Amino acid sequence: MEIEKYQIDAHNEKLDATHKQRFSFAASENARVEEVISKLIKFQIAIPSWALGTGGTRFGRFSGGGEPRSLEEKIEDIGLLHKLNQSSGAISLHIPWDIPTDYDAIKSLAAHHNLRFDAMNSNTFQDQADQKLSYKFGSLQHVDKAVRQQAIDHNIEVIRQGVALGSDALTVWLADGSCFPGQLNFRKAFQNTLESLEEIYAALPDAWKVFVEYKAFEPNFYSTTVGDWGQSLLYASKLGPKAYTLVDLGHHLPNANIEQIVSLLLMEGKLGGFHFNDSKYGDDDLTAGSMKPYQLFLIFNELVDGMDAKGIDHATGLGWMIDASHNVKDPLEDLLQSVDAIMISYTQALLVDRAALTVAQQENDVVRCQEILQDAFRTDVRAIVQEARLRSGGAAQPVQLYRELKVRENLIANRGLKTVATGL
Ligand code: LRH
Ligand code: MN
Ligand code: MN
Repeated sequence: MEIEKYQIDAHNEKLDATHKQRFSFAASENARVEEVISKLIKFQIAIPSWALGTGGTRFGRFSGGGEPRSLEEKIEDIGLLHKLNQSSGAISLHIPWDIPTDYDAIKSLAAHHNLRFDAMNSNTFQDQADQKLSYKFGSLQHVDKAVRQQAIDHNIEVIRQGVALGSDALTVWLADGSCFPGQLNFRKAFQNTLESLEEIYAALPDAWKVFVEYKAFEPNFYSTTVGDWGQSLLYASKLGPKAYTLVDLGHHLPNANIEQIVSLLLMEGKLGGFHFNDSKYGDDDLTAGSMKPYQLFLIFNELVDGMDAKGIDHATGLGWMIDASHNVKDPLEDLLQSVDAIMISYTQALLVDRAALTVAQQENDVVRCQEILQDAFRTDVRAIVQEARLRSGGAAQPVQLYRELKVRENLIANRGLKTVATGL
């Protein structure tokens, strides 16, 4: 199924009068609105191929029907999202959950939907059916060099596939760690992982980056070999200039100050990419902004501040991606909500009066500092985000139009009710 321009136009027409009224009020309140809109239009958030099916928990999975059965159908689904919001112009693949075969055909399908290939994700946290050695006790950290080599080779193969598709980054997330005290020699595990990553790093093409994603716990519950931003930064620093830390919002211990982590990684030039999601307890992978919208805003506040300080382009300087997927929502509606929440937080962060904040900080005027941040956070920026979307050719209200066009019903009619997308 494809969404046609005339369908978007008809929907936009219906909502035009209300939007114009809201937008003119928002524009009258903010002198920098045009500058903000031009940034929003450029800002694209990659969709992970594994979020297009209903996510499972370790207790079960309830398929919603019409899920993509192949990489081609995943690209088509992201094409639908991008048509609606014009902010989801990239796909991130997970190998071997995705199996690209005909690279040229895949590339032209993606181009047809105006999508580019974001970071490639390797997978050494599961055993595949045809795999010789098991990752039960880790992959890049494993005590047996043969297992490490198998995992290294897999990562190099993922780079090769990414090159064929036109990607330019590899994300390595390792489940490696231990479940019980004494199981692992921490230093040996670190050294093995570093040596393995060095071999992968050596295989990176010139313009490529590698993102080292950290996670505090799960599936290992005593130690994780890339457990926090300090450890990720150690690997990235030892590896060299093409290696960066990747921050997944759900991968921290409770109450971690993620915005401070982001700020310092940016200062060090080592923040490479983001996995957006939200959580209440652990790596819940809930819709971005659904639990802690203020935290999301504070993170964007640091991102905008830190990127501007270094002259980094907001749209292209970091890898922006969603990593959310769960059990109860239609995954496409969920992704539209995540993208919208990210755009809202980004807009609010762009509205912060930075010059005034710097003065208030310098004067230790704590009350004023809070007022400045919360003034931006409490601004209703939805009409500004909508205006940016409309100017790019997107829908006024993406979720509403998705429902009006009965997209899910159409996908079920085409693909069937009992479909299971590869992924979590
Ligand atoms: C691990 C993780 C990582 C994986 C994805 C499926 O929790 O965040 O990014 O690749 O989930
Ligand atoms: Mn992640
Ligand atoms: Mn995760």
